[in-house]
Amino acid sequence: MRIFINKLLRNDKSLMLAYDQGLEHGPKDLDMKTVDPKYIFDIALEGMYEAIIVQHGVAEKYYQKYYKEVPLVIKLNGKTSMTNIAPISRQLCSVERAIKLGAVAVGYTVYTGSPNEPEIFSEFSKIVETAHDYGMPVIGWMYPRGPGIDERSVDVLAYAARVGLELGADMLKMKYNDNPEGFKWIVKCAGKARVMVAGGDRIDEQHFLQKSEEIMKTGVTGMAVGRNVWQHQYPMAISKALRKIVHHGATTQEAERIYEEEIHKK
Ligand code: FBP
Repeated sequence: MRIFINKLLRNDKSLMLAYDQGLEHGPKDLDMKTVDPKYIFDIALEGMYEAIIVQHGVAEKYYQKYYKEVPLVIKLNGKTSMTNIAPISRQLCSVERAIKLGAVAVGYTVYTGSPNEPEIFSEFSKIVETAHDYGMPVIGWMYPRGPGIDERSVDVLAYAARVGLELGADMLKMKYNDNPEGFKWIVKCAGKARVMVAGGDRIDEQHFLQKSEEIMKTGVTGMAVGRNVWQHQYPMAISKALRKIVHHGATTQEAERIYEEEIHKK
């Protein structure tokens, strides 16, 4: 079966911009600038991201012709942070609708270890089947979560990565646990499913770039970041620096130099 994964890659690496936090975390992550999806789409376009990840509602209203150079990934499920239920995030958009909206790939959060695992796995597997019939890659947000689950444990994350591979995901979006050696094993367990690392809470740029360099050395395909880019005062400077690390294997020092040059151009 031919899956068009190349649409998400440049020289076998990938840098994506995630913007579904308005749903997942609420407007507390946003301000007067970042609340406007257009601001984020502009960063994705100018920063030459390999993809922008949004919910279907945002795609429908903001993914205009003008942005077509930025491949679109539609997140098919989602939930707010207000619910107090055992982890589950239901499908809200079909693969067919994502295709109509211009998506080249779809994403879905799989909470391994959740008491709702059976429903989650079954919903995800149907999505994989449908998307693959169209040759469309599927990105699994492989997030271990639930009572008694240690979300940063190497064993738990390696298990989540393996589940992603076994359930047919083509890419796995995972959170980094600050354990470079352990993360290499997690990437191995993912096999041919490519691992993309999420950005996480906003941290200062020096630590973010350092962390990104460390992450890229674990064998991942790239990063799918959100807040550390679009909440930044200089999103283009941080994007260019990050790009150097992800696509050109730059060191933190080299990336910092690019960042400094960019902010002094302003
Ligand atoms: P960030 O880079 O901003 O952390 O975004 C990554 C992401 O996977 C988003 O796509 C999603 O909204 C969020 O993290 C979900 O994380 P959590 O479930 O921990 O709130």
